[in-house]
Amino acid sequence: MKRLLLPLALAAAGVAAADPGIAVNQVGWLPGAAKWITAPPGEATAYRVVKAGTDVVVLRGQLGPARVWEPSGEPVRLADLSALRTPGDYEVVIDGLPRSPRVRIAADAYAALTAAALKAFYFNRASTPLLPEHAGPWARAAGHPDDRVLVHTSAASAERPEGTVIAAPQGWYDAGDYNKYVVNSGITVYTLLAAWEHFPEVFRAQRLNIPESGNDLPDVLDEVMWNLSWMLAMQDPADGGVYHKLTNKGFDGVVMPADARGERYVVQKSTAAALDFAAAMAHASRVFAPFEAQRPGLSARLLQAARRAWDWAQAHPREVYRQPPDIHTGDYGDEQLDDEFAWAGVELWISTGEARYRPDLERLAINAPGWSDVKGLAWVTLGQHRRHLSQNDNAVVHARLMNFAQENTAHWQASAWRIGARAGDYGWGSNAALLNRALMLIQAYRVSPRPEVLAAAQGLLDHVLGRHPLGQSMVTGFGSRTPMHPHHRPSEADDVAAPVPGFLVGGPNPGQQDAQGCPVPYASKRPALSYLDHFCSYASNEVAINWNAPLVYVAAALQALTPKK
Ligand code: G3I
Ligand code: 9MR
Repeated sequence: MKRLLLPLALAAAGVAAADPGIAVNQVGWLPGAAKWITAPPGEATAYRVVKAGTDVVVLRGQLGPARVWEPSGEPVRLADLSALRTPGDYEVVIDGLPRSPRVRIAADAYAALTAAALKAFYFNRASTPLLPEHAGPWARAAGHPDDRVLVHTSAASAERPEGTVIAAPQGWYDAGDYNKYVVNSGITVYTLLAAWEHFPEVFRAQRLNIPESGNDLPDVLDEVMWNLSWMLAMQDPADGGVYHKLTNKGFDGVVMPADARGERYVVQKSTAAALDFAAAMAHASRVFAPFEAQRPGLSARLLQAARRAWDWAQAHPREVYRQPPDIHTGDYGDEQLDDEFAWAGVELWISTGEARYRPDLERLAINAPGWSDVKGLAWVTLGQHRRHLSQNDNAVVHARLMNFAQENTAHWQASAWRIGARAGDYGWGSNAALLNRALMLIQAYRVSPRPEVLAAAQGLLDHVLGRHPLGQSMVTGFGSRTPMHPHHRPSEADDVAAPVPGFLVGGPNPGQQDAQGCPVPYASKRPALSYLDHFCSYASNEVAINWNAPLVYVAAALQALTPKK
């Protein structure tokens, strides 16, 4: 994205209007989906749905009463288009308002979205050129070979004193920056592999057009292997401990990867990194077990790496990451480690059957996961394996998931937007918080398929696809209005007008931690409106691997689970 001249830049920065008119999911719905739309208050009380670009009416109905939605502080009226199930392109018409963006109903509504959200990981690969035949206009030279990485003072050990050179190539850049963080990689890899494990039919025939396409593994597994290979190199072979991150001392400038040439370091081993690593590896060892013929020994190697990291964490239970004074990149610091112990314990217990890893399930709460709170992932795995658990454990898993679903479905039902966002979801990375909430609802649905639970999950996906008070889809390249200026260095530094596609941006964040450095103001201070489609906005418009992973998961899940007729 070339820098624009200032007045143009302000217009192009697209400070989102707080009045979206009729708001819809701009990507589409499967035929059997719950299909809610919203409209601002006004004279007309009726709506009609027409075939796109015509006046041919296919559905008529009445809008609900205007009600204020807490996160935006604005009144809104609801309509339910669920009765419309015939595939096609439509628009919603309400007298006195502009027509809605196009509404698409299709049996494969999320196939392209799932593929693009996964391909985004390829676009964020470190240590490799992206060739035109795979990357199209976003082709670029290789950056960050990471074949000569220095052991930082904070990570020095007897076998690897400060300044020792190690190699830890590959992996994905974390986000809009070019560093690689183990904590954030753990949840990301897990979520992607869970999507494959739970909904293989969505991925099996997928051709992402990545360099490995057509080899002996499904593309999703090839893509995840790119990061697993890097993660394995982050484990110290001497003691099984795991470096917290591989990083520059400070963030790179706004340059293409090939032009970023700062020294790279592995920094401090941490308990959180060891446990997230152990959990992700133990899970991956199960996922790769059926591929023994294609990758002999891989599954066993992953499990062995997991065990060693776990043992290190037992011996170092409170190595909280403390950012060294000369390191200024993301910290992913976390003081609360009970959830990491529980998640890693569950993964190792399920993979090995050894009771010594089993956490106390009775005392483990449930919530939507995030990088710093991963206990929800333990419940995802327990739900998947509930049939092999004891009757008592199975009952606990069932009760937890049903509780989560009941509470969240009630909240969804009561919401003026039919969107079950909670106040705490609006922080840094809110779009992913919503999708992780949907991911947990989907676990409940897989155990007990009640339509309202899937509908509540759909509402959360709708929100990031444009059924939102800002009327903008939050995924680059998807929707009628999409983010054009994500805080993503390659998208900003290249010569292509459109950002790299398939990335979920962070989303509304009332913290507005970047506001001082932004040349244009946020649309509003309200939680759901605190968003700025400008490169300056790393707190609301960055991309990140742990945010794209639940987009892949939820899009694949709704593609697989929603009735297609
Ligand atoms: O934990 C507190 C919570 O108790 C409190 O109620 C809440 C109120 O705002 O804040 C919570 O802390 C937040 C923390 O994330 C935990 O989620 C902080 O305010 C918030 O500033 C912090 O943001 C993190 C951000 O880095 C800054 O450290 C994001 O979660 C995290 O996703 C983001 O990650 C960055 C990497 O550091 C670098 N790479 C890009 C990536 C994405 O922006
Ligand atoms: O660009 C950085 C982004 O990738 C990180 O997520 C973010 C987290 O702290 O920080 C961004 O860098 C900003 C720095 O923190 C403060 N000065 C402005 C930088 C962005 O231009």
